[in-house]
Amino acid sequence: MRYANNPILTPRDLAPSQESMKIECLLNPGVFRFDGKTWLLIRVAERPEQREGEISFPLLDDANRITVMRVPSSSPELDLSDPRVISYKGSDYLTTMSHLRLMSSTDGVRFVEEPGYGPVFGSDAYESYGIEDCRVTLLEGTYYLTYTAVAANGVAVRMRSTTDWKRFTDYGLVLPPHNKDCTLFDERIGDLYYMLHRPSSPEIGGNYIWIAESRDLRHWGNHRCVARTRKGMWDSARIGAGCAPIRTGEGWLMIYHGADGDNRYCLGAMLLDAADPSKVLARSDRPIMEPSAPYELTGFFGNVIFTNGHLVDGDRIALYYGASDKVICRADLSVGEILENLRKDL
Ligand code: MAN
Repeated sequence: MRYANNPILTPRDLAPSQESMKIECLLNPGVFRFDGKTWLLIRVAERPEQREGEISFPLLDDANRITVMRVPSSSPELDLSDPRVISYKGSDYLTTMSHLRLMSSTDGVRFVEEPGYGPVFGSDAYESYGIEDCRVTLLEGTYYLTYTAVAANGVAVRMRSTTDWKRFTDYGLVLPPHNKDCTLFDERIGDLYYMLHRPSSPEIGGNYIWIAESRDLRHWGNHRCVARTRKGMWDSARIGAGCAPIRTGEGWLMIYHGADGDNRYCLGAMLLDAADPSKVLARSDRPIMEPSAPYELTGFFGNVIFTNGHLVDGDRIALYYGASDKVICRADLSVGEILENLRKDL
């Protein structure tokens, strides 16, 4: 069920990271409990105020400062057909640059910034186009952040960890390009750590969900493909895991996003085997959520519901999601109901 006062956060609710920038979108938050409160780690996408006759976009320079690239909008070498991407002279850039912002709440719907908890920015050349869509997994007392690091070298997965949300340990790129949608499981299975991730294979293969395992959280191996896209269905073009799968009596419940050839993003569910989560026991035939509310149909990039964060309390999943790549919303789902529907889809 969608929260009646959605969206819960819009670009107007935060100040830009610097005066020369404008917040274009708030989206795809990681979610966690800390200090007795619900916290969101929000993806904030910014760009310079656009001026007549030119297209401008932000990048981090070699000294890690935001610099602005400007291109004449009349240039024949400019392709703006996708609002998220600027193709210019054969290279691709992003129209916006994202960083991550922390907000907390005592009721799960009204969020505020707290002094002392600063923003998280890209930190080097591997993040020069920004950092995005961060999953947060609380594992053995430490919060692990797995996010998309975007740069000219490609789109990769980077990891940081923290216990106080003030000081962070950097693990560097844990998966090279092209890869995103990475989440750690929130407990070990046997003596191994597990992650779900989404490499893209442009020629043979596709945008499928994979699993990997590790003994030390730094080195990941035994990669196996968990699930593929399905021709002719709502998840025909690309799929990617949400956040840490939920342990239930029947196996691991994983919420994932799926998009079709028209870039319509819906959410579905999979049930993974408890002892061997590379095995899919059941998968949604129909989406568990699809764009239908006005804020999900139009925005920065319309027809998108995308999640990478939720909190579970008994049967209730408080799911936070980005709608139309523009605003942040909440919906409450029931673990039991999703499992029941998955049984029908067997
Ligand atoms: C796609 C979309 C964007 C994202 C880029 C880079 O174009 O998912 O939201 O900014 O990839 O990850």
